[in-house]
This record gives sequence, C-alpha cells and structure tokens, in this order.
Amino acid sequence: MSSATPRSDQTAATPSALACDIFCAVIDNFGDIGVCWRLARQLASEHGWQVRLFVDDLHAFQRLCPSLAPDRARQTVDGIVVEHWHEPEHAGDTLHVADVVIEAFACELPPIYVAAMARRERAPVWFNLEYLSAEDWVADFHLRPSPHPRYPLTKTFFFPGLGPGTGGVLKEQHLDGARTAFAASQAARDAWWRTTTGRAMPPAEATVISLFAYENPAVDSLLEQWRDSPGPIVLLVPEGRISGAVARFFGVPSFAAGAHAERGSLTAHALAFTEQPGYDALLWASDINFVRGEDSFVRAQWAAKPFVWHIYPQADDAHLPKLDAALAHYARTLPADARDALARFWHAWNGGGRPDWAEFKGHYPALKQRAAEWAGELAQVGDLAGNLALFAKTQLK
Ligand code: TRH
Repeated sequence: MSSATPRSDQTAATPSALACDIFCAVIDNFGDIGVCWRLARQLASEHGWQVRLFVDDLHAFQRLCPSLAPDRARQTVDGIVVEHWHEPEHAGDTLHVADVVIEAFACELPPIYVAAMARRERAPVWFNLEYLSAEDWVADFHLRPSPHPRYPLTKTFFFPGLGPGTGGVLKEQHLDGARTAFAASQAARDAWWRTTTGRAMPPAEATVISLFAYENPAVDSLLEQWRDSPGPIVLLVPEGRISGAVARFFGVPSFAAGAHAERGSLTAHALAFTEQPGYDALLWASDINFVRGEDSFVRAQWAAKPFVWHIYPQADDAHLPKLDAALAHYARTLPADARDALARFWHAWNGGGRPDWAEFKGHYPALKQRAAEWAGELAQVGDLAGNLALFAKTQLK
C-alpha cells in the first residue's frame, strides 16, 4: 500500500495497488523506451500496479505508441501515467514517491526525487534495471544491493539475462496464445499480409525474411545472394536505418513504407513502423528474422523462429563477447555444423566477414527446431516483470 499522497489520475489499478515509478532516458533508437514501455504495461495489466513512466523523449516513444501526445506534460495511456521528464531535476509536477522505483539503464534519478525517497515513511524498493546480457557474470550480480552513500536507501541491481539466476526477459502472459492463434488462422495471416504489405500472402515455397537492423555493410552481399537464390525470397523491411541500403540496391531513391521492389528471386516490401504490439506479428509471419538491439532480440526468441542478431555496437568491440555469450545459450544443443554455420553468419552480420546465405539456409530445419526448443528453455528463467514484482513484494512485506 502506498504511503505517498494518492494520485489524481485514473488508472486501471485498484486503490490499494502498489505504486511504481519508472524513469527512462532515451539514449538513442527505440530500445530504452521499448523495454520500459513493455515493462510498464505488464506491471499494470498483469500485476495490477499503478505505474507512472517518466520519459525524456516523447517523440521516440510516440513511434512505438501512436496514441501518445508528444506535447503533453502528463497523460494516461493504457492505464499508465506518462510524464514528460523534461530536465534532469524534474520529478513530476507534484512530488510523490512510489512504493517501487525503477531507474532504467542507470539513468540517474532526479536528486530531489532521491531526497524525497529518503524522507518517505517507508523506503521504496529501488531498482536499477540493467541492459540485457547473456554473459555468465550476470547471475552473480543480479539482485546485488548497493547502499546509497548518503541516504538510508538501498538500490538493487536487476539484471535481465538468458540463464538461470538472472532476472530473465520480458514475456507477457498472453504472448504464446496470441502467437499460436496467429499461426493457426489462415484468415488472420491473410489479413495481416493484405494490411501490412498491400499484397497477398506469398506461396508456401517462398522464404519470408524480416529485416530490422542498423546500417550494415554486409547487407549488400546478402541482397545479392537473395536476388540469386534458387527459391523465391520475400523481404519485409520496416522503415528505418537499413532502408537506404535497400533502396540503393534496387536503384530507387528511397524505400519508404508502401514501396515494393523486385530483382531476380528477391521481392521486397517496405513496411511502416508499427506500434509496439504489432511488431510481433511481423516476426510470426516470417521464416527468419533479422533483429537488433535488445527488445526485438528478445521478441525474436519468443517468436520461436530462426533469427540473426545485429547487436548494438559498443566502443572497443565490447559487444562481441555479448554476442558470443548469446550464441552459447541459443546454439547450445545444435549439431556442430549448424552451430558453426549460425555463429559464422551472426559474426558476419556483425562486421566479421561475408555472410554465407546458402550455408545458413542449408541448416534451416535444425535451426527451426532449436528456435522452438530454446523458447521453452528461456521460459524456464521466468518473465522479467514477474520476477521483479515478486522480489519487490518480498521486500515490502
Ligand atoms: O531500437 P534499438 O536499436 O534499441 C536499442 C537502443 O539503441 C539502446 O540505446 C541500446 O542500448 C539497445 O538497443 C541495446 O532496438 P530494440 O531494442 O530492438 O528496440 C526496438 C523497438 O522497436 C522494440 O521495442 C520493437 C519496436 N518496434 C516497433 O514497435 N515497431 C516496428 O515496426 C519495429 C520494427 C520495431
């Protein structure tokens, strides 16, 4: 039960619901807000929490959530209070401290908010939600407490991960059901193709690929290999950072939403960037998904289809051990030749040589089987929102 002043906003939560404040600074792209928005919705809809989300960049947020008004200081969307966090000192128009405070990706809370946390009758449960990494050390650091140097407050490090002992990754309770229903319904899939691409669903012998990636020099070679492939390839490209390279390949000025192009065996459709829940259907409709960053990487795993990860590049190649750590989990039980082919392809897609499509595709049956098994293994770690809510509740008892 919150000891803060009751909030005036109407949310879906009951009056006795736990109050939770999430602070999100958008560094770039969509991953920071993508993860926070998904977590906020899950805590509200699956745990009944009264969630307030502070975000410093409402324009990035609006791409994922078109009903958001980017010029409003405060609004309620899907039962979640969204506050424009407009300067580091800003902590909401009226200062209320929640029962649970989540500082996403070490974004640093406003100092006046931290001071108010220390004055609160009962100290809130304070999390620093970290970026996802599949590395082994993550389990050792997950849930480590860090006492504040000046206030009687403790921050807990919450580490998402792919293995036991970590915080897991976000997975909504309804997700598997929605995916299975989509796969089972020819009508739903037909409708999706018509609405999303303006074309009919391709024939079963076509390989459907979704392509969500940063700028990537390896894409030119891959597009050529797809053009020359023995079977038809249908490429679905959400408008974004890779679209320029696709346009150059087809010799057109841009590859904006609604565009179509064909060369050899390759047919490509440019898609509008969808609201966040709509992205899952793109993964389900495809045979192979190219994903990037953090949240789409997780969604591809739940889609249970073979995927290729363009990891967020870091200085000094600090991302490469993370790529290998993810591969170690994901490819663990694959036969050696398929595992090697997958690793070579992921490395090539992340700057390490030329991707060999024929080799990768040759292992498709094994990769497909493993993708389904891996989704089951990953589910054993538990859903991040559920793990976080459980920990918070035990602290508040
Ligand atoms: O956008 P990303 O590259 O995000 C990040 C950020 O760069 C962040 O700073 C970095 O630290 C992190 O990666 C590792 O990729 P990501 O994480 O996959 O986020 C994309 C979000 O966009 C995800 O929630 C899915 C969503 N999305 C849509 O909502 N609609 C779409 O059409 C598409 C293609 C994606």
